[in-house]
Amino acid sequence: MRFLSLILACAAVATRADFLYDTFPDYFQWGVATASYQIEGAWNVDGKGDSIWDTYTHAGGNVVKNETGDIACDSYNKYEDDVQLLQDLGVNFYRFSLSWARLLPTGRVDQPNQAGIDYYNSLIDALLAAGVEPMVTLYHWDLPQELDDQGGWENEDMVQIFNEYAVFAFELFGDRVKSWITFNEPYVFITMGYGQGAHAPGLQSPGEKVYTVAHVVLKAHAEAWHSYNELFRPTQDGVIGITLDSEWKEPYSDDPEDIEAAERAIQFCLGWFANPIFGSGGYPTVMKEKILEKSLEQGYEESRLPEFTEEEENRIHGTSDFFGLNHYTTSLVQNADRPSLVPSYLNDRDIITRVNSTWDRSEWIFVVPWGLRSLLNWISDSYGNPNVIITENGMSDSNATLEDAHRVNYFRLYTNNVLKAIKLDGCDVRSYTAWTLMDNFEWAFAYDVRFGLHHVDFEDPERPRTPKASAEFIRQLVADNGFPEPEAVIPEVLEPEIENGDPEIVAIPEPIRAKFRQKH
Ligand code: PNW
Repeated sequence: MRFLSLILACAAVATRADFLYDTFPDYFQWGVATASYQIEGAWNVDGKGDSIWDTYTHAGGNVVKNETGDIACDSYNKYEDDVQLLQDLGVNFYRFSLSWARLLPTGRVDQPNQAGIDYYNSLIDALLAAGVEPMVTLYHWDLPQELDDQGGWENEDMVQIFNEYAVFAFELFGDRVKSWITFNEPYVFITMGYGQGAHAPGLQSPGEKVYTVAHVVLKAHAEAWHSYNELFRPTQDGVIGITLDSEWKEPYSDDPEDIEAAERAIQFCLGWFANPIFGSGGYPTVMKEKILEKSLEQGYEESRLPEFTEEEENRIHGTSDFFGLNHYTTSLVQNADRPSLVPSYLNDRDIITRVNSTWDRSEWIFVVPWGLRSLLNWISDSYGNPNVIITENGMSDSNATLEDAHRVNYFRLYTNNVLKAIKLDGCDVRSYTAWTLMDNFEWAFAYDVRFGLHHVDFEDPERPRTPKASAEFIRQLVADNGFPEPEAVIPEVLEPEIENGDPEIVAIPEPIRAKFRQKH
């Protein structure tokens, strides 16, 4: 019996490890991504307002070595260099985000900042001139500080304030920008910023505010989508959606309780935001049940998870033209009864998260390439095979090497699993975005953790960018649109002995060479 299961396990591993030589569909698009606070710098010039990340980093004690994004990659001044790098990579699109406070220093549309508008116009025009399509994220975490002073994402008014900002951006840039993303990773900025306090604005309310903030963010997303859909789509003809992030959650064992726990873990992360938009509408049933049960045990009179009215649920449902997915890593999930004394989104899940100690790793990223394929299949099965755009995927390191073989390996295997999901499983994946164009301000890890295809020297005021091996890998991957069959390997053939002195047999003719061609 043990022998049999070992054979079966080996067969499964062999399948996962098999490399698929094939190309992506013709329509497949390749891109790289960045975000405003992580690259722009110029935090207080030309009329830009403060964002919560300016406040959070300047407060001290929040980020590694008390670093800030004050200068970062200085892309505010060096965007032309960035465009050149993109052109060299040959990517189809560039995903970047708008600094809300650079455009609207108070966060409100009545006081726009012309220098900010000029900056993004220049960037967009330079991209188009270089043949690179802009893909714009409206919110990649740098909320204008003035809006945070008014309650930030806890404030229900943010639904309309965000909508007005979105409309402002569509009006200004929508003639040239045809791909919009409302929010980047609500799960991360909400749980980190309002749950654990490890991101701006640094609040710690893991049992309550995480849920009420998510409620506001989902409504804000939906209003922006409706605005685009009704007011801009008819003339601008672009697409707009949301980017959600998720690990793949693999059951720790084949115990049905662990299998159910792994499913629950995904529902508490991806499903939290995806079910209202792409699924059956509203929060996942398992979240509603668990959080209500825990809340009552903890002495609350009602669930800590707010409820949508039927009207709100309908208004949110279907508000994404694509499924934007950020994915980095995988974990193992085991069922567990969590002590319910402390209200927390982590305890609400009733799971324990583990990893496999044999997995290759770097910082918080464990290299489990088949996890991405499993996740893409889960999304396809759960939400009716939506069209997925992978808006981030990448690998970190904490040294400044240009020979980043581990990152090349990561990209090679993860993109190959995207290919398998498309070709072998029928998942409708339309594009892939590598995180990130260049080393940049990696949030709480600042400059100690690097994800870039290009190295950036943060000691040098010029912030020079230098391609790493991974940049060359991505360039080739894009040029080939995947992994064509490897070139035939022609074994060395000993020269045949010339007996009769016939010069014709010295050169090996083409058909004989062909006989030696073999597939890898
Ligand atoms: C994403 N985690 O953030 C963001 O969209 C990027 O801005 C960021 O640079 C990139 O991934 C790499 O970290 C995450 O702790 C930050 O699980 C943290 C986590 C996940 C995603």
